Amino acid sequence: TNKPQYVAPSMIRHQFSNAMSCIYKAEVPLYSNLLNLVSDVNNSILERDLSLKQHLEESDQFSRLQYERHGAIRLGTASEMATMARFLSVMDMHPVGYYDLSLASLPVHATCFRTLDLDSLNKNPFRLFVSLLRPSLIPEALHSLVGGILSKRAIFSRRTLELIQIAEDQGGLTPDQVSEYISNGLETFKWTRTSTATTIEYQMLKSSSPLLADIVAFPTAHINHLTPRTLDIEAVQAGMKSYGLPMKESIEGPPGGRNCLILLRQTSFKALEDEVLFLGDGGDGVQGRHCARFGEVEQRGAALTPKGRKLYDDLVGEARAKGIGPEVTEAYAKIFARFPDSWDALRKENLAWLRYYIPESRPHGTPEPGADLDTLIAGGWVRYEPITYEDFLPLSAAGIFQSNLGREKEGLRSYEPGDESGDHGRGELVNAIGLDINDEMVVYRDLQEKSIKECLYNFRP
Ligand code: OOG
Ligand code: NI
Repeated sequence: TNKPQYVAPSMIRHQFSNAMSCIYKAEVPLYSNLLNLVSDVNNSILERDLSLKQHLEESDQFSRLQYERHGAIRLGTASEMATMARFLSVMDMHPVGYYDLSLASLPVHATCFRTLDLDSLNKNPFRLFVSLLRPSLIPEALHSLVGGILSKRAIFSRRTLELIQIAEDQGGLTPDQVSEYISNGLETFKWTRTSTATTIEYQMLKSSSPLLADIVAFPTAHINHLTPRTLDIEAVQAGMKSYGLPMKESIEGPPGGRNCLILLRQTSFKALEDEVLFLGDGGDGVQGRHCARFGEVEQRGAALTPKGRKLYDDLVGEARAKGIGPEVTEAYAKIFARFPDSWDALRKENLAWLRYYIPESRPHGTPEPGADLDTLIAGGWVRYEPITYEDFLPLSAAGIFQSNLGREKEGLRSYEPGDESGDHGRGELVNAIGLDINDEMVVYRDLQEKSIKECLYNFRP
């Protein structure tokens, strides 16, 4: 008997994220403009900077550039989250990191579903930021309305549920099953303009929190944004006007103008109003509007070690204490001048996670048997490059949520860097997912250690 041929999970993820991008382009025409702008900027950078192009090609990152993106959805119940985790696991996407958005006055917490290994990331790094409503953070008076609407909806089709089960039982999906998995699965992420709420219910939800209305008043876990990666976010920010994009005022994350890009810089265009139909008495929908879907762009740099991340968070905290945010470009950059800005310093001070590799063009001669890593690097036998940050920044995420939902309730404190270390809520999210949440630092550390081992193995005595 022939062994069935299952499609590689990275290939399913690749097809799925491309299909999702096509749908979103059709649903949100401005997202197409954003993609055009990003690809124009990336192409002009690569034309000018041949060594960057060569480096991306050599380190296997070139092909992933145009497929690089993340998306975000917001779920209503623990059982939706549990099924979503199973759905994403078929594409080798696993929960990494805990983001407690209650610290930014939002009634959700979140994790990022992504693949963990470098080869798979290079095939397609698509990641999904998935947040989950926390009923304990919404007013008592809304509990029965929210619970009532959410208990009636089914965000996964019956066929999708069957296919998840088949994938789990078989240990994979055949090409035909993958086509079905994608076309059925996409329904969960599509926008539906028919609301699950009446106008009055929608207003009640929205006046508590626009985020709550977006989660509860619609029948799917609609994608609320997709985010391509650019090589130059300043150029995208500067070019957006001529592409008809109403962009956010400033770029979130570390300051620009540095040699060594770290973590994640993001900006977005503002959510547009969609026409919706609320439930009416007579069966006909009542026309209305809802604002939630947008597009975003990101520039990714090096993942930081716990020590690097602490320094970063400390500098952010210091800036905020002085009332300085990323929008005050010069003052912000000045504070960050204390963050070392050469790869050599970042390596020596153990601030960034690095991947070590043996270059194709080796120097003449061979190192002493058993030479250590520093010697191998000094002699040119081993090189290193930053490991790309694959995760999110809670402070930026809070800023992205807030700039796209309109004003959230005032009077609550804003997000403080370092808050995410607080553990309350994490256990609740782990229970909902039904799987442990990976610690991002452990994931990066393992990648770095594996690369070192492989290099040293090559020069073993
Ligand atoms: C998710 C916001 C988080 C990011 O890039 O930080 C995010 C949301 O708005 O649902 O995607
Ligand atoms: Ni985003």
